Amino acid sequence: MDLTPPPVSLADLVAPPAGSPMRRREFIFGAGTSSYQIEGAAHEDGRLESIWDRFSATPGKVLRGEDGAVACDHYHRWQEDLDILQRLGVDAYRFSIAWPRVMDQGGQPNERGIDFYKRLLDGLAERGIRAFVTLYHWDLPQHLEDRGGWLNRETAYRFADYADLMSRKLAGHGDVAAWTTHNEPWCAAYLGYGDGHHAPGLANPRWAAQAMHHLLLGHGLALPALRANAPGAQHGIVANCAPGYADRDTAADRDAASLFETYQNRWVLDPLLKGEYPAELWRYWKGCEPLVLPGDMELIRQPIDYLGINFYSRAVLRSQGPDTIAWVRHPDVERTTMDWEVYPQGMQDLFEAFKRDYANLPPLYVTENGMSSHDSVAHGEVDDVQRQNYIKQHFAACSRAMDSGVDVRGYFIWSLLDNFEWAFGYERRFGLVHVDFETQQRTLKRSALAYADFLRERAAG
Ligand code: IFM
Repeated sequence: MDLTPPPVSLADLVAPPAGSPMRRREFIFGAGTSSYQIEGAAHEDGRLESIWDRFSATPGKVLRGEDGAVACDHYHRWQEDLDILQRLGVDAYRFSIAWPRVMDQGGQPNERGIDFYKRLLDGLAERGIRAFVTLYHWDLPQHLEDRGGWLNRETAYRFADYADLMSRKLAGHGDVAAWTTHNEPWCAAYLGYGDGHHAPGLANPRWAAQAMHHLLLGHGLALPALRANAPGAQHGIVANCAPGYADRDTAADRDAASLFETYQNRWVLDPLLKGEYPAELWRYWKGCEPLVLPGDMELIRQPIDYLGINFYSRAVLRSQGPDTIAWVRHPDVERTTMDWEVYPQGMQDLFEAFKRDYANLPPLYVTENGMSSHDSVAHGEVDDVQRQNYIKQHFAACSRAMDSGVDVRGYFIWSLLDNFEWAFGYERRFGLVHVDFETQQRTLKRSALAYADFLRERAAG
């Protein structure tokens, strides 16, 4: 008897199930990055200081005192990185523009910085790859923070100027399929101004609520210019969302789970899709309502062409008395090195709930999904088994949500490269591609090779 196991195609390690709507050619597969996390070149070509440069330089803010000054040196190695994207066979690449690189302190264009993004977009198009461009992935120019940052309503207007400038300057370069105003306003508002875990490091829920309002206002103010300057692209925003589950089957824990979803998801999605902040949020943060001027909510709730969802994990909640919730950490469940539970079913549950809760839910993209692990190169290879399983299971969950009627148009793995993971520095590796930060050597992990094989098979029909 021949006991040799049947050959497993590498593609099978990650591929969505046979017959999945994700296998259709029009479904977009990609990978993503963000400017501060990969670019480096912090002082080149007139780039200004960002809040993350300042925050990283503040002792105790980032693990091991690391910063994004060099990161993946993508500013110089972008051609190699685009070649890797081509080798993967992705349809699209999601990246962000560094605001401090492209505008000077007076709001005038910095052409040397802008040229970098022109080269990037043209380079993508030469390789047949479309672009999903994000305007704000947290690297606010420090001079704007010095005037209050997102606590200052004026920043929303400066953001709209920046969106207008970039969409005009980059018109005619590459093939921009989508513009995104903000990546994860929840993180920018809450982690930046609510608990101080991220730049600029302020900690007060009242400030988080006001920062969120100005971020969303900036989104609303930017949309008309984006539509006018890039009429052929889709325009939207990206939110990090997670489902909450009651720890025990009690009314109090179910209420805690619902309150978590209000704080995590509805705080962002209700203003965008319903034109109002969820009233329950102010049960959780009493007296923290932001100052909202007449007309703001109409600007914020303008129709968008798509909603990007960044999905990583779930939360399990317990009530600890009225309007007080506690996160429960069960042992013996699979986790990543971020200590986030691996719970793919959460993606299906979340998407189906959004479809029920928002009659006007636009088409969705999974704009980020992926995981961090302790990856290292052995004999030129990185066998990231947990990531391969993670991707396969989340593809399957997305596929089930689509089967049940949720309109998902694309899926971007976070991240293309191991990179600067904010307050965790370089320790948490999310990449499909391993980066040796000493030598800048890139090594495709096995998940990347499997993703490439799947995309090749799909392209071949
Ligand atoms: O690395 C981040 C990214 O910048 C935003 N979304 C979550 C990722 C993992 O933490």
